[in-house]
Amino acid sequence: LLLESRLWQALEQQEFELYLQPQVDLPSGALIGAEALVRWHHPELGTVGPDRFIPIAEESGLILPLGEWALRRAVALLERWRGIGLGHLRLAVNLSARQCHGDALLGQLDELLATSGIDPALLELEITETAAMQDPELSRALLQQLRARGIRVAIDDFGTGYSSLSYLKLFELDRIKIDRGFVKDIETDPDDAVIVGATIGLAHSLGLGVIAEGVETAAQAEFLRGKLCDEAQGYLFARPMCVDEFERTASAAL
Ligand code: G
Ligand code: G
Ligand code: MN
Ligand code: NA
Repeated sequence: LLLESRLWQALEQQEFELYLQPQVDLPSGALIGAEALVRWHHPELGTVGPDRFIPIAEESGLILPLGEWALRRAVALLERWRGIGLGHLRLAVNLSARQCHGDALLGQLDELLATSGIDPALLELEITETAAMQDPELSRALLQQLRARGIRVAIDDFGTGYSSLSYLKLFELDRIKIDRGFVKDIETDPDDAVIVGATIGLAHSLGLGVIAEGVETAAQAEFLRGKLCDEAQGYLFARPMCVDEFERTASAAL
């Protein structure tokens, strides 16, 4: 495929860019950080979203160097923010299954933490439920190692995989991200409303935070606020944006 051969070149030629989508505290609306979402600026195709190349990168193994690049870039951003008055903001980075199950991740993180001096608690790693459940024992050990370094851990796309509630206890976590598939219909689908409300209650009773993703309407935000959801992310607040725009937005909010 055209894309696959071009992807390796793209990394060398620095055609990837991290976009940032703001995350807000639901009760106050305050900006608390962002999720990093990779984009590919293809010379002919224009901006290509991760849905089109992450699966190919997973398949081909490129996800490993791409994932390392994303971590390096994220840590550099956190370091930069410390110097421009944005040192309170967190940054969440997505991990692929291959990164979670390979043996390079912890070494990369140790090097980045040692050379940057960032507060590890400002870095959050998102692991999808599906990736975590591929090998629960290995995931449990990895998450424990991440938490031992002070790095935050979130379960992404919560509720979409073959989740077993017992793993919420097995894994050391900081929070779960409620998948936007549940958020989409909370006003119209009573089942989704019940699932979201119960998930928030369950997470809180286990001492976990909750962020809802894909929040698009004020009514959805209101519902989530009523259920004491901690944070939210979605088009209602902001779309993913380039770093410059994020920094301008964050500085204006100070
Ligand atoms: O907007 P959005 O299209 O940006 O992202 C689509 C999907 O791509 C999301 O599910 C997200 O988790 C994934 N994704 C975005 N950036 C990265 C990344 O750096 N690494 C991995 N593994 N997945 C990513
Ligand atoms: O990693 P994850 O699958 O959670 O990545 C978030 C994805 O959701 C990205 O593709 C991002 O662009 C997308 N997204 C973020 N906010 C919204 C939203 O409010 N509505 C929809 N439909 N998609 C969103
Ligand atoms: Mn994510
Ligand atoms: Na998600």
